[in-house]
Amino acid sequence: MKRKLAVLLAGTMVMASLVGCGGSDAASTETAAPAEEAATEEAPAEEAAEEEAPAEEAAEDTAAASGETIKVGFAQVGHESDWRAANTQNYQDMFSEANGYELSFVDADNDNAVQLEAVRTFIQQEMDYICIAPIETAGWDTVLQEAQDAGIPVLIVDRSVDADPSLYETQIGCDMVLEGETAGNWLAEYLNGEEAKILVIEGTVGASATLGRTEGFNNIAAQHSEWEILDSQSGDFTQAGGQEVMESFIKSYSDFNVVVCQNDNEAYGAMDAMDAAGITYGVDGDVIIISFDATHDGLQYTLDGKINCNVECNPLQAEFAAEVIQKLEAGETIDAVTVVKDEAFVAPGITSQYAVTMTQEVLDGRAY
Ligand code: GYE
Repeated sequence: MKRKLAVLLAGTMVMASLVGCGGSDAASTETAAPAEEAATEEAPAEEAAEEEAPAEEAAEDTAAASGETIKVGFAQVGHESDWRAANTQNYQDMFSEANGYELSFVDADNDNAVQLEAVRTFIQQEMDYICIAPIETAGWDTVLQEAQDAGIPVLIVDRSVDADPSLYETQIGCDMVLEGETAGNWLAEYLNGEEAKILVIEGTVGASATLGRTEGFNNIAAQHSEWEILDSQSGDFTQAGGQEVMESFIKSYSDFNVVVCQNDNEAYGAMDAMDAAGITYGVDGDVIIISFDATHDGLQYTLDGKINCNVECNPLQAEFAAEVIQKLEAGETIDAVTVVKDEAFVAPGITSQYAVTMTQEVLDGRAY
């Protein structure tokens, strides 16, 4: 009952968010007009939006009403994954001209120096707000201080930083440690005391998504003396990276039964490497695959039984950033941290207290 409710709520939230989403694969140029229409015409979505995302409403009441455009600079990580593409699209839809914003978007291509430079340019351009999805947690104090000195509020989005929290307004994102723990808890439940020889394909080095998922999974692994983590290497959150790391794991280790991929794209690469080596995986194979993100394609593999467990990370976060900006515009207080909720999904035939069993219906509801 409890989980059903959570699933329903999550579904509602996703629906509300998807209203603003023109399609995850679409390039960044789509206009927001259809999203606007959807937001005002679709009754259930609108109801949900009222509950979960007052931002949409507020955008109409303040920015649009006063006719002022709010200038937002967004220093995005890059375009390394399907998750990222959905996240970018979501920001471009939400921070549209029709919603009263002028969005300056920079894709930092996973390069810290480029990302820092983008933020400095936003400061020079006198943006009203700056959103940063930090590639790495480290190295932000100086530029955040510069933004603060210039009087520009900064929102840290998606990933977190290890800078002094007084240097930015808020942090919005998923709980990465919890995601790692969910993966670990699910594995413990599934193996039920059986031995595990585990290989981990981590995300980008120094990213909070990597650090958190690793920490969370290790928290659970530490409770299982029958588990051994054989190796843990970065695949940089890309398909090519996942494939490369898996190929080298296959050369070094002949005996393993679990591969943890810290995002879906890495899992696709790892599956290609295992296919090429004749190693079977998934519910009918020799190797258990755990993935993170639960994007549409990742969930298709989960429904097909190739990925055993897929821990969601919701990329549709722009509405929360817009809500914060609208509250700041109105002089209201904001939360220091917004945790975007996720759940986990498992292949058909698996039942879990930690995850929802995949169905075609769940897949059909996943637009990114
Ligand atoms: O899991 C991965 C992306 O920061 C949560 O970054 C995000 C991660 C996501 O490249 O696919």
